[in-house]
Amino acid sequence: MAIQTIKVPDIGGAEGVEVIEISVKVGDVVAEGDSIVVLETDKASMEIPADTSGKVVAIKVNIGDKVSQGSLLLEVEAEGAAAPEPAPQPVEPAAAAPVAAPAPAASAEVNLVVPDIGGAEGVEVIEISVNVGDEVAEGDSLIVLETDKASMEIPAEAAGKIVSLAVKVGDKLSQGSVIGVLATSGGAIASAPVAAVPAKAEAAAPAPAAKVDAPKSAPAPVAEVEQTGDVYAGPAVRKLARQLGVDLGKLAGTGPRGRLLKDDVRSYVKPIVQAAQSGAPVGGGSGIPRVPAVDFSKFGEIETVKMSKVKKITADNMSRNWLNVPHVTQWDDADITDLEAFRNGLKAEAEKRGSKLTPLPFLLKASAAALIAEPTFNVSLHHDGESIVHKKYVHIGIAVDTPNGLMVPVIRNVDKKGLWELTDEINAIAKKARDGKLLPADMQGGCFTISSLGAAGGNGFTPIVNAPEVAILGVSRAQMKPVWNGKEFVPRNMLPLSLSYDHRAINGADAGRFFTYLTAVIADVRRLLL
Ligand code: CAO
Repeated sequence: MAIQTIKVPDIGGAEGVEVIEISVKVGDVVAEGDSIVVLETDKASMEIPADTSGKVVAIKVNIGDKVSQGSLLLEVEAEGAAAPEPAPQPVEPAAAAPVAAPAPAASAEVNLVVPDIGGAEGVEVIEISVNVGDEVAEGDSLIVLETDKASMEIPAEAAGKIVSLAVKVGDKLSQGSVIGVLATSGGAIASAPVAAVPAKAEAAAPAPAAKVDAPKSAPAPVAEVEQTGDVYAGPAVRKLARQLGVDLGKLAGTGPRGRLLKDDVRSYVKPIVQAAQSGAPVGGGSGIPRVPAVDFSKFGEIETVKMSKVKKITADNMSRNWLNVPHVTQWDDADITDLEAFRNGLKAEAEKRGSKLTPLPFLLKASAAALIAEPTFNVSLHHDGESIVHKKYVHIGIAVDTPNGLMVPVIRNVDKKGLWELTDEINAIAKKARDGKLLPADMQGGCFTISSLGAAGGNGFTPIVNAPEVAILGVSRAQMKPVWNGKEFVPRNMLPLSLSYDHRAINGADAGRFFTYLTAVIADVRRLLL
């Protein structure tokens, strides 16, 4: 076999840097440039890429090891390499990296498998608590799995030495998945030999170790999921967060590609601790005192009903957006008399097509045109706090009232679609939302949101910006109003609009221009052709 070694390259002179993640496992085929391990200093984490391609035959480091330039990381069998000679490979002097302990006799080796975890499938590995060569006692935690509700430690079913690990952080496991191989002390568990198909372990089902906060990959009906999706953090950061009780889903990472660092956790916790020490009220978030708990049953009969998951996520998102975004709301009425005449003229055609044409697709088209005309509205604030992200696409979310709560699916490339196509998409996505079938991807990537309460009524409201978007349009019920045309009052069908925006990204003058453009397009949809 032509075995090649991969070592730590020049890492800017840093010494004794901790291995926080091993991104490959024995048997994986890596291409040159693929990330193989992640190292973390106290300032940054760095991915070490493979400098050659081939099949991983040995991993020479464990999580927690300290490495420097030249430390041996992996051995790979070069792609397509023949096995020229059986001569023993020269063993690399493993510098700072410990070499895995030789495997004990096969007869004493057993597969470590995931036991009954209550039927959960494809559960993510968020932490590997042991290294190859570790001695474990029965019941010691091997790995930590996390569903969207709880994290659970998987215990060793017997005492012994870890011979190999077959999983890495991020893998998805189910009952029976092989975690690794254990050389048992005393040859216990003879029923689970290494070579056998993984047997269902008899160990008791692990108890959820700790509740975790907001589900990381669950649909976020109001907020952009891009920011609330999978938490990108290594085990050391996760451990610190757990110790401090921090929900990593609420933090923005400042490491490479948004990776969360220990410093991000510390910077999040520091002001809270400082506020507590200074005597400022804490407990309700952002130093705001909590609303006192009240026993309502003292005042009459009550019934307490659990909130749906969607409602809870919406509540979190609303609080977060309300507290983080300095809102301004402006109101205006758009004259939809001509738009309604046009829409009514299309009703028969809509019926023939089997669809219903409401004012909403017109508002989507007009908003898309306004986002293009006033691009200050088609931005997001970068989480580095120093830049603005300008979007070259026009995706618009629509708030949909569903039996489970408020959902905001996103219609893509609204500027490029016609009224019928938008009508069909609104109907399909609103149905999907009401049937509870929206996927996280359906709710991601919005640039702007329309919340239409026109069918429900009202003169106006203050919609909450759906961050990281910077503006939202609230639509209330249209009604005939007397409008002065310079000579006389004439009856016009007026649509009340409420435009809320993030004053960090948008100034009043920008908003004035956006609103003027929007209402002009709505008043005369022929402008969409200009
Ligand atoms: N003024 C007067 N009538 C209006 C109107 C308005 N602004 N907007 C819609 N209507 C009319 C429609 O024309 C339709 O009438 P017809 O049946 O006579 O044609 C009727 O109201 C019902 O419309 P709809 O609600 O079925 O369709 P839509 O395209 O207007 O809205 C959707 C679709 C999915 C946005 C809507 O069903 C919905 O869920 N709205 C709630 C959004 C929400 O809850 N926002 C609040 C978020 S903050 O809590």
